[in-house]
Amino acid sequence: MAEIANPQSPLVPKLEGVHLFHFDGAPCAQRVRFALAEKGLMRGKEVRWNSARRGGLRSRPNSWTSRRVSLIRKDHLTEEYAQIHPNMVVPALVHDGRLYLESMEIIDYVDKTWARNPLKPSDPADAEIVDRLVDWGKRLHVSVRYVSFHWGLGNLAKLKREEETRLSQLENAQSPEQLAAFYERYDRDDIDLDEYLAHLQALEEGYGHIEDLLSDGRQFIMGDQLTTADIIWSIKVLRIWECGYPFRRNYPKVYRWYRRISKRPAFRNGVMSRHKWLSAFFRLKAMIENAFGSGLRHVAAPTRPAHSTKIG
Ligand SMILES: N[C@@H](CCC(=O)N[C@@H](CS)C(=O)NCC(=O)O)C(=O)O
Repeated sequence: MAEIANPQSPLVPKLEGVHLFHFDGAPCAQRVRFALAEKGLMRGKEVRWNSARRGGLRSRPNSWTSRRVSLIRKDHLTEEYAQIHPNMVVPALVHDGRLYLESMEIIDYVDKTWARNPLKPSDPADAEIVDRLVDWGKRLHVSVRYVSFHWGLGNLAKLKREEETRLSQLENAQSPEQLAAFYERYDRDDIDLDEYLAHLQALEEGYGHIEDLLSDGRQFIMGDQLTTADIIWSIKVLRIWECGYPFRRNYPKVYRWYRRISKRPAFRNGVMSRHKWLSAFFRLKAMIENAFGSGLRHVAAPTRPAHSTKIG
């Protein structure tokens, strides 16, 4: 369930309308912003993520208040944020004093609450395929983390010792994210290349399947309606494309579909508006690394990998 009963944060019950705790460059938050924009809910006021000042407590109808939790300044590794999200990740959404966690569940909640522009097919069989594609995308979330940290963020993402300590003290022990355990190995260069490559291959298997679905020339993954499957998979492409992955060479249909999606006003406004400079920085970094032979292009499957898992 997306809604969290009795959130610990005293800020949550004070918030009226829609408030999103997010970071512009975080894929999980990008999905939610993309969906909000598709539903006609636009980015409104920007307030400090933890601000309880009167002027920022209420959002206007059809817009959401942006509470930017910087993953660079490590706002998410604070006790105050742990009271909002016990797994210490973005995004978190508050609607009229109620807290919702988990990006794809937040999107389902938004889709049900604002009925216009539905993001799920009405046909139950199609809806089931979308659910399976979304589940697959969710399982690959950790692979995006491994690949984008190794070939994208590099040392920029490493935590300082005191940040690591704070995270391990504050993170919910049951968190499926297991961020503390990840950083403990990542910060010490304790993850070997084979493990990173296995995550890359898991992603390639997913992209291969989307390539197959798109091979009949359809506009979106499910045909002519944009669904949550397009939302989760397009963001999965964006992050890895920013790391220099050769989509055009390996998955040309996925590449063209992604380019189409990325031209949608909801994608431009919801995902890219304040992410474009960071995105350009990562693209440039990846181009240089690819040119010098150390980039993701050089470990990407040379041709489309064989894939056996079939959904839809
Ligand atoms: N299952 C969660 C995953 C959220 C998640 O992992 N968020 C990432 C950004 S995409 C994060 O906040 N990471 C913090 C970090 O890497 O330190 C969801 O879908 O909402």
